[in-house]
Amino acid sequence: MASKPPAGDPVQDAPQVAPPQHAAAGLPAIGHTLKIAQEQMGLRRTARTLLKVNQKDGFDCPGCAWPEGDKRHVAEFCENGAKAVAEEATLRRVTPDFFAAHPLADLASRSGYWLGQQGRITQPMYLPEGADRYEAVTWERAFAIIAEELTALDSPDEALFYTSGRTSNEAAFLLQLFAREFGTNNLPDCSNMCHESSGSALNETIGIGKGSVSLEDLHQADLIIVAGQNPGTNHPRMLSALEKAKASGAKIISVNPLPEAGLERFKNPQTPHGMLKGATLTDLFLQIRIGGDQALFRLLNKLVLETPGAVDEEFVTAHTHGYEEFAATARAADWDETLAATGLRRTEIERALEMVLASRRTIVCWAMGLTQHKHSVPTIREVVNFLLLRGNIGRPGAGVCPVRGHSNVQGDRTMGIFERPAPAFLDALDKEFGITSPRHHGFDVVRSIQALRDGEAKVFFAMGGNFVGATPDTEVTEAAMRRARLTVHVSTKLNRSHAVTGTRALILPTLGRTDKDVQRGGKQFVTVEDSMGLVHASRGNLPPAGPHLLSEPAIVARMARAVLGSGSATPWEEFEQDYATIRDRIARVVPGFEDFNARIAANPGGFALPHAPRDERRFPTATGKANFTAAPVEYPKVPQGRLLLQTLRSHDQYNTTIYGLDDRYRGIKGGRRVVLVHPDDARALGLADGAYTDLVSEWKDGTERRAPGFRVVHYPTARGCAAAYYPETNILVPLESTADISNTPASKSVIVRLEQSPTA
Ligand SMILES: Nc1nc2c(c(=O)[nH]1)N[C@H]1C(S)=C(S)[C@@H](COP(=O)(O)OP(=O)(O)OC[C@H]3O[C@@H](n4cnc5c(=O)[nH]c(N)nc54)[C@H](O)[C@@H]3O)O[C@H]1N2
Ligand SMILES: Nc1nc2c(c(=O)[nH]1)N[C@H]1C(S)=C(S)[C@@H](COP(=O)(O)OP(=O)(O)OC[C@H]3O[C@@H](n4cnc5c(=O)[nH]c(N)nc54)[C@H](O)[C@@H]3O)O[C@H]1N2
Ligand SMILES: [Mo]
Repeated sequence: MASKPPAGDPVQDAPQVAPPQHAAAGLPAIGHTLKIAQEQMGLRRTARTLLKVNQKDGFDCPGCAWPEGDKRHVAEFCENGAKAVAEEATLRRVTPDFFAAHPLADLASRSGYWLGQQGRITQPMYLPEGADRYEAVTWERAFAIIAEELTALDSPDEALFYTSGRTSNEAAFLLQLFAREFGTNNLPDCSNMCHESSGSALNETIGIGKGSVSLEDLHQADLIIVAGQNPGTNHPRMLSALEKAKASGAKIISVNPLPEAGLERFKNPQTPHGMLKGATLTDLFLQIRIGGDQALFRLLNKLVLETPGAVDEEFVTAHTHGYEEFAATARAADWDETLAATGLRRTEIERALEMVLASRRTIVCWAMGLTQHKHSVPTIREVVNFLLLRGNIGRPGAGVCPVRGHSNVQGDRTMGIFERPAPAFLDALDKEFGITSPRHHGFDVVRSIQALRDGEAKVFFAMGGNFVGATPDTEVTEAAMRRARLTVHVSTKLNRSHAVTGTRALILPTLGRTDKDVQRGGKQFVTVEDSMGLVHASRGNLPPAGPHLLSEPAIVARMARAVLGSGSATPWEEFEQDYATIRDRIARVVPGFEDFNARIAANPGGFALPHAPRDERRFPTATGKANFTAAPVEYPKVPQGRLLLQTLRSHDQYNTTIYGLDDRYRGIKGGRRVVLVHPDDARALGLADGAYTDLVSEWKDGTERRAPGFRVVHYPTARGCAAAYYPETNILVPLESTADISNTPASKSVIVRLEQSPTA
């Protein structure tokens, strides 16, 4: 049984398909950017805003977390950064009249694209118990409602405080302080769905959960391996760094089930030559099967071990632990198993080995293609083994480079947004504020959904993001959210989460990165940390979307006063008026932020946080050394007649925010309900290009999860694999299908059956 896609709103999903492209950026990118920006902002505001992106006196791009570098172009933006800015700086408004005209049931029937297109939210809105639509509410009343529900809980652990990664350091620090003063470590964040596997793997092996390279290192590398990442769409500014590395002689290996345009060729919009001709980036493309990376790196490690003189024995002896056990396991790696797991040819792996051995300085970059599988943590540990073997950590041009997503997701974690905080962090926090933080761990994203589902959690508060849109198992998650007594969203724009509410609900509109933030203490700025551990300031320059908006720090501070009342000795009011007073506290609590205010003033371009492995080849792990690890090789086993589905991003989206219905580099236009399948697999399943199919996910709980009405696109992906966009496919990802250790939803390895629609 198959059916057509749900008819929600006037947005037509009718995909048109052309052959995929082989180059990214270039002139079409600029044209496309200006079109989307002008539609949202008009001409003058477009110019005024885009010129301020990532400048030293401007705001941090709300797009990705890629660093800026020191010499900035006049227009230090990329196509997708500009789209993120236009989405936020739009002139469209969602006012109380809008909510009066659109009852909750209507909002719930709309697509995410339609919701986002309505514009910026201008006033706090309240959905009373039993009401059919949101109504305007004062800020005082909104905070009183939150206080009522939070103080009525049997335990502080019945409250959940979610953070998405656009939140500034200052707001994040206040939110975790409030949660802990209130009495819980329930601080799930988007990182739980994103790079948690990287953090888990790196913390254990090198002693710090962050990448060890700077932009300069990338420029100096001999070999850069980009595995499980699509920078042409998701980190376009990274292509400039890869181009520069290539110009100085670096080689690039791409490991991906899909041939991604940005990795093939890059037409740099910042240079006339690049614009016309472009640079070829990838030297060797390893078209791997989904989930085959651990096996690939394991075999490379075996081959390095077997090559005389290839191991950096001095480094291994001086700085590492666990080598013998690891080496014994790696030597047992098996060619046949590796070829089966990866789908690669022997000659391809041998070619990769030559490049690995020829390189003195190697960097491995990765993103969601490595982090969202059951065996992601051992996979990333194998990458660390690979780098340790040849001493590729803690010297120029070498290291680990997990490429982060949200622009401040790394900073939020540094500020203490973590359900499993280190005891030393809590000790410092308690000492500074005279509080007693709970020591037991809180809930991550998946556990939070389970807690809502099971009635263990009753209040859900989100600092940004789109929780029900971004999380797995949509039907389960939405039912869980509806069981809450109160749901609160601090948001800039409408999304699905505002339509799936608890008994009561609040929407609290807030300033975005581009908005000017003036408090009683004068004009404020905030700070963020990029993917490479550089901290810098961000200043909005546009008049806010309306007079009623509050900043994120102000919202937390006022909520804290309403909830904690005179029981709190924390100067919340002072924090709201002058964010420098928050930074003074951060300086005393978080290592690496000493003299925070002075250093941010002295370094407009930002300052680097300490990173022991990178700076001094010191590894603050349990053993005091960098740890080799030895885990059995795993890879997804797919039953006959099934495909392994990865859920990924199109070119016209930012996570659950849909900018448009095109995925230009992959040749898809005008629709998102497509599934990319290798032509031979499609033919074996009897699916012609253009046929409509349902995606049915099979999981060991015996429940079938179905996403109806996807157009089949014959596409050159790895055999046995398929790809479709998130968030439409979240419905297929079982809540319990997560990565071992990190508990990240395994949204890149979903076993599916394709059932052709009889009506198509
Ligand atoms: N424009 C734009 N920019 C963004 C975002 C956005 O949505 N839009 N999102 C931001 C966020 S939060 C994040 S986390 C990043 C995400 O950045 P990416 O990780 O690049 O995002 P995905 O689209 O999930 O792409 C995953 C890539 O991994 C590949 N892949 C999938 N499975 C495997 C595998 O098993 N092995 C290997 N080797 N490769 C695999 C896919 O083919 C794809 O190229 O981007 C950030 N930047
Ligand atoms: N199937 C599948 N699921 C995935 C993934 C996948 O690859 N596949 N990727 C996962 C990843 S990597 C991530 S990071 C998560 C993303 O999860 P989230 O971070 O929760 O989702 P976003 O779509 O980025 O959130 C968008 C919303 O944030 C709000 N917003 C935007 N800017 C601001 C701001 O400045 N302040 C505030 N308060 N709100 C703001 C807007 O209301 C907007 O609608 O999704 C995860 N889910
Ligand atoms: Mo992410």
